[in-house]
Amino acid sequence: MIRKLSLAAVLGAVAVPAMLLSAPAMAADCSATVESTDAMKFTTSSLVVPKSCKDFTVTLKHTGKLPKTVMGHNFVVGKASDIAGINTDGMKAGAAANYVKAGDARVIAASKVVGGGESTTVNIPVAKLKAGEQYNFVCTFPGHSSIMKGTLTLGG
Ligand SMILES: [Cu+2]
Repeated sequence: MIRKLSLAAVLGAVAVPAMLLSAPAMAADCSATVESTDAMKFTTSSLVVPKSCKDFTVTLKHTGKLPKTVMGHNFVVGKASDIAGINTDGMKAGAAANYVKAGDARVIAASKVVGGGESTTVNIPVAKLKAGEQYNFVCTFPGHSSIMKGTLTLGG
């Protein structure tokens, strides 16, 4: 029994990288991982969402150690022209609201706030993105958005 399980684990470890390598040839990659740190940074500065995706899934990882009350991060997407308003209203909404105003129509996607060692996922509905429009992703934790900001566009 133990021998069978370990053989399956070995086969699995070989099969998964092979699948990842062949995936881009078959379909657009509709997901990305964005890391965030105790140094108040996203390690990704730009994302291009393939227009053939229905949803684009972002996994936000906090690779640091600080708790979310001190160095929490979220991932919020909006038009570049809306980001300042989203951020100001988000900060006012407070920690219990994950720093996003309830029902904010300007928000295209928003994750919960994570602390060190945690991760979360958020879906971006691709139908809400227009070609040629400039979008940003930001962290709306108070004081973070001026540094924790990247660009997001709809690609081909
Ligand atoms: Cu942050």
